[in-house]
Amino acid sequence: MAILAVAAAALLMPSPAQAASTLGAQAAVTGRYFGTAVAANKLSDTTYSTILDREFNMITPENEMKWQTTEPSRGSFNFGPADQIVSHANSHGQRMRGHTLVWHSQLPSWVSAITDANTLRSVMDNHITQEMTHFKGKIYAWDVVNEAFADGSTQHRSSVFQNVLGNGFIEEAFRTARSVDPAAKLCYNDYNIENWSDAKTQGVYSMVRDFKSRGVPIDCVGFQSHFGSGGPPSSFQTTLSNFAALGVDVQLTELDIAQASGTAYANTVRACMNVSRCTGITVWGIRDSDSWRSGDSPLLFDSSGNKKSAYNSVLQALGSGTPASNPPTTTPPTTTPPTTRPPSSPPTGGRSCSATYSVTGQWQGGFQAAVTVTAGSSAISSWTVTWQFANGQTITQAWNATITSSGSAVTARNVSYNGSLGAGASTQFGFLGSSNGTNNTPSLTCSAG
Ligand code: 9MR
Repeated sequence: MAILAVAAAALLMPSPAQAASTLGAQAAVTGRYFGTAVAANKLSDTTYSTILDREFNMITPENEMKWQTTEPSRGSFNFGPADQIVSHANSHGQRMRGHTLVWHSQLPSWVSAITDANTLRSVMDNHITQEMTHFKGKIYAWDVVNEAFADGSTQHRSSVFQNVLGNGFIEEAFRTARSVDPAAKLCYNDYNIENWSDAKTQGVYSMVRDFKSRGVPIDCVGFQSHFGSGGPPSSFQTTLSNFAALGVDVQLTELDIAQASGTAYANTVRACMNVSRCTGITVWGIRDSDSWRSGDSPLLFDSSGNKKSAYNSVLQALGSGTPASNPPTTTPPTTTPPTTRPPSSPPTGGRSCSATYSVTGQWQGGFQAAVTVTAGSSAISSWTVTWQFANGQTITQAWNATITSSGSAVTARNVSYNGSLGAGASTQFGFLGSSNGTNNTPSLTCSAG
């Protein structure tokens, strides 16, 4: 009996090394996500959806959010296929990456045929506005602009956007995107930018540095990571940390590796795990048969849905690394603060905020949650969110907020960089918690100062 009790206790308290048994749960231990590309027409395949819902807590629609699908003719929008994926994600606690708003490929011919700059600018801005508005509040990060740089070069590639609007089209797209959904992270996404010394990497790096220095809104860079059989270049981690040092999150957005060697996958995952602003990894498909390059068998599950050996290498590599930091999306004000002395106790009248809570991942014994704090109709300079857990949940690690608990009562306060929010602006904090099964959503109270 005593032996049984000890065995049961050991089962309930896994050691950190074996803390989680799925990719998503293991990534969540350090505050990261593990995602995959999903095709809407495969959701009814139960082998596919079983693996999807067991292993992955972030989803990128493989094709369904691309311009060709979403605005096949001018002003006529079709979000049906993408809605199907978003609704699947919502009902399975998965978050979404939006892919992609402005891209030269999978672009309907009516767009490529535009030659007038004013027309193209308003068509591009309208496309961004309509699509982001439709999915507002449901997207963690958008690939606002995809693959705008030329191979082997520091320059932009030729495209209708580049040729008609000039270099400024990328900046225009990001500014428009921020104005539509200030809570979504805005990413630039590209391939062959993983090797630090490559011209294309340097071109994208210079653009991000320039955007940051001028206050153009950009929050993240997606490294597609479509690798050959050798896996990532040896400089990959250097590249990730150099970009992160500019003040953006970095993410691996479309990972696949020819022949899927375990070593190549582990090296890739480790590069991300060693960079605190590398917030997550997405593989570009579930089974080899789902891959755009299926002849290379580049994924973590074979065509029958069995785990390949690379799966275990990835799971293990996700088990150690620095916790992810997730600084807020909202860009700090760039205006100089007023020199007039504020009243000694500034009036808080009119300042208010609201907060919404969502469980973004769940596994046996634990969960990850995100709270979005939104300022009311006046700007605020601090916020406090309080709630009561009803099912004995406890918080084990938090980011972007200082959290104190007393019994079931939780108080979350802003940290130095995310207390100030403009009217209507949002920021997000998150945490990992333990739970014993029932994990109801608490109701939140937000107060602003
Ligand atoms: O995987 C996608 C495939 O189904 C499409 O036919 C293809 C069309 O260009 O796009 C693939 O996804 C691409 C992604 O959107 C952007 N980076 C390269 C990916 C692989 O081609």
